[in-house]
Amino acid sequence: MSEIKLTTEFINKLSESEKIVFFTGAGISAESGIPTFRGKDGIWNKLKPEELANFNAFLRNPQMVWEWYNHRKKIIHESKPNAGHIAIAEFEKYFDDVTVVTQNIDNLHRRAGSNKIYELHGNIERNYCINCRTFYNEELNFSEGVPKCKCGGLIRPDVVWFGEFLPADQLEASEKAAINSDIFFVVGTSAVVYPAAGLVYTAKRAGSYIVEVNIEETEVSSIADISFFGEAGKVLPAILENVKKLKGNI
Ligand code: BV8
Ligand code: ZN
Repeated sequence: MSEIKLTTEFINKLSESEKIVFFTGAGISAESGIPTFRGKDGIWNKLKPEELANFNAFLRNPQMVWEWYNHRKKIIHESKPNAGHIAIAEFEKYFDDVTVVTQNIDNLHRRAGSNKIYELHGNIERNYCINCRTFYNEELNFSEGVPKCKCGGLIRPDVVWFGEFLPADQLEASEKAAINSDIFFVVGTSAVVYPAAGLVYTAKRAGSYIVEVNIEETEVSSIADISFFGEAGKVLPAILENVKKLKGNI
């Protein structure tokens, strides 16, 4: 990726803005070694989302669905936040209000030190009983097969499956953050899964400045005010360097 060139318009926007939102997808965790969904070695190339990431599939074959989430959890535990996640956390030093709205269930924004995070699709570190909704966030024991709740109910990962509603509190807070944002970064997402992708249009309609960071064009490239086509782990630290110059190295 050639030298990151910021336009004067974007530099002015950075210097006059306070409220920043980072809307992220699997692409920001790619450089941490976590496969994306639709990329060339994406998860969905081998497995169909409707076969695994939905409630009926879980009821039909909870063992298989748990094998898949434990496989992903292992990869996530062996990975660490990359320069993209860390740059986003550092933005908090230079702007009053920095919000992360993520579709990722991998907890890497939290591990990178971001403080205000809305998880639209849940978090793989949390689990709950499908009967009584008791939460089990400690390591689950699979020695007797699929883990059961004390009430006998099946325990599932606290992630949002296709056909399931998003957590209302996270979605509402994300919509508010999008509407109030001065700059809305769209990082590493193909923006095809709804209602999450709708937030980009919500921010645009509210007059927010849309900055896309992706290795390739996406569904929202046409409405972005500026697009940086490169790896998030290189583009975001480069933008942060410019912010440091602008705001004087605090
Ligand atoms: C619902 C958690 C109400 C689980 C996930 C409107 C229109 C059409 C369809 C629908 C609609 N409304 C609802 C639907 C149905 C469905 C949907 O959107 N389907 C899509 C496929 C068309 N939505 C739902 O079912 C939602 N629920 O609507 O409930 C309802 C209720 C009853 C009946 C009807 C409606 C729930 C959706 C949530 C599903 N759960 N995840 C899990 O992870 O296991 S979605 C999951 O896939 C992720 O969370 C994420 O959202 C999505 C993957 O997208 P990305 O993260 O963007 O990843 P992807 O691989 O696609 O792209 C990566 C990008 O990064 C690429 O652009 C690539 O170029 C880029 N990249 C790669 N490397 C880098 C990079 N960029 C920068 N740097 C790099 N290094
Ligand atoms: Zn229970």
